[in-house]
Parts: sequence; structure tokens; C-alpha cells
Amino acid sequence: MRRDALTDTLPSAFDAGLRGSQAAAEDDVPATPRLHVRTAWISDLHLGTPGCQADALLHFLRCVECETLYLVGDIIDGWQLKRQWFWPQAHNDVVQKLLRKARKGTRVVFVPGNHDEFARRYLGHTFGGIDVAGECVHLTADGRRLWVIHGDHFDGVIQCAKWLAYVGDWAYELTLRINRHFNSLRARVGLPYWSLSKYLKLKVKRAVSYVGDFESAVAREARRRGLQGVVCGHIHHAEMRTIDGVLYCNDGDWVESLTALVEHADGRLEIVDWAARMGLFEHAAAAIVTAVPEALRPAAIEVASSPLPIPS
Ligand SMILES: [Mn+2]
Repeated sequence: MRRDALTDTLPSAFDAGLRGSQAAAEDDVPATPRLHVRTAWISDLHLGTPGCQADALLHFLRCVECETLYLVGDIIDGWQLKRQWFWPQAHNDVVQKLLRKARKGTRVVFVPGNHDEFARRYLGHTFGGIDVAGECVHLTADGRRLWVIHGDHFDGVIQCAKWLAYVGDWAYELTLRINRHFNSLRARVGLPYWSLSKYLKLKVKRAVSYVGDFESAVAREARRRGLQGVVCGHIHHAEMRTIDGVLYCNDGDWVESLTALVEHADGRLEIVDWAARMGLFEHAAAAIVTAVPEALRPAAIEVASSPLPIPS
């Protein structure tokens, strides 16, 4: 239903891109901007949950062309699917798109996370051209070796008490749900979007200095292994910075931030903020604001107020 609302209101370029997914085995739509990169990393898609922003993700997958695509864990949310089955067409389209990329010559590597730990039983196997690996080392065009891992092994909570992590996950979903209702109320009285979940997460995680501890633990392990950097996901917080001489990269997520990490032909790494890129279609963004309040609204409002230059 959300997809229909989208396709009915968006202008033609955007519209063509979105409709493309409905035609089976479609040929890529030329109207969408291309993003040619050597490598792309995405994680924390959480397919199988209402939080997954599958339409934006499909748009990204349609635009990006890469030699290697790493799926850095929490791609399919087995924890949530076990509780309640949720699998709309858009989520199917994402899976089809990934399989199609693998078929068309992109090397696709799936590094399972904690939410899709069921896949950890199949390490070393290949499914529809997608390699499953517990971790791997990526060699950049400029000769750096990056450790690719989801990152949940560094999560103190998960290491110590698994049930606590489950509670956290459930509470996060609840917060996202409250957030949706809360913001539709705010919208009704003319107040701008405000992310309760983001606020709480920052508050809570800062309180236990979770993010910082996680980042330095991951970087420390990469250095111990003699690698120049690490790419991970898991904490839904995109980042790229040097920690004690090791490059720490986090590709973010497709629940809130809609971000990916890419490597350009010369080995340069960059975090791509897809919400901002979608803002290129300024009127499209405005249409999204009215068409799908809860799904794409935060991103759309941000970019509507600060349009970005067209990427090369
Ligand atoms: Mn995770």
C-alpha cells in the first residue's frame, strides 16, 4: 500500500525507478542516477520488519553498480520473523535484486549478523551466487586490508546475556512504533518530525558509552590482526574515522539512517547518505513527505531544507 502511494505521487524519473521493481527481472531504469563504485557495503537492512525502509533501499540498489557488494549482517531479521511474520512485496524485491546482482556478475558476500545468525550455519557455502562468510578481509584498490565483520561479537550485552539483547530489540521496536504515532500527532499540530528513537538511543547508549566502547574494541581487534582498517555495522551508526591508527568504518543501517559505505575506483572510501541523495529529487522528496509520513519523512524533511549538489 505504501509503495502504491509512492508510485502514484512521485514525478516521472523517480516513479520509473520505483515501478521498475514491479516488473519482474526488469532491466535497469536509465532515469535513475548511477553510482559507479568499486565496492559497496550495506548492513542492518532488517528485512522482515516494518522498520526496514525497503523502498529507499531498492532505489539505492538500483542506482549502485559495484564489483563487490558486501552484506554486512542483519540483512534478514530472523528474530522478528520468528515472533511475527512480516514479508511485504518490497522486501521480496530487495532479495530478488540482490540475487540478480550476483547473477549479473557482482561478487556478493554475505557476512551474517546476530539477527540473521541462522545463516552462520552455512558459512563457506554459496546461495544463488551469494557467498556466505563469517568474516573476511577486503583489499582496497590502494592496497589497504580491511576486516569485514558485522560486529555483534563486540557487543558486551550480547556476549554476557543473550536474553537481555532480545529485550533490547523488543524495546527498540516498541520505541519505533511509539515514535510513528507520536510524530503523526506532532504533524497534526504542525510540529516538525522529531525522532524519539534516535533521542533515546543516543541517551541510553551515551550513558553506558556504548558506541565509543564498541568502536574502539573493533578497531583494537583489527589492529591486533595486522589490518589497516575494519568495516562493520550492527550499532546503526554510520561512521568513518581513525582510531589509534586503524580506520574504523561503519556502514550504518536501512532502518533509520539509510547509509552505505562505498569504495571508489582509486580506493577512496566514503559514507553515502542515501536520504540526502534522494533529496536530489526535491519535489519527489516533498511528495514523499505527504505520501508516506512515517517511512521516509525524517530523511525527506532534512534534505528538503538543504538540497545537495548533484553527485558525479
Ligand atoms: Mn546486529
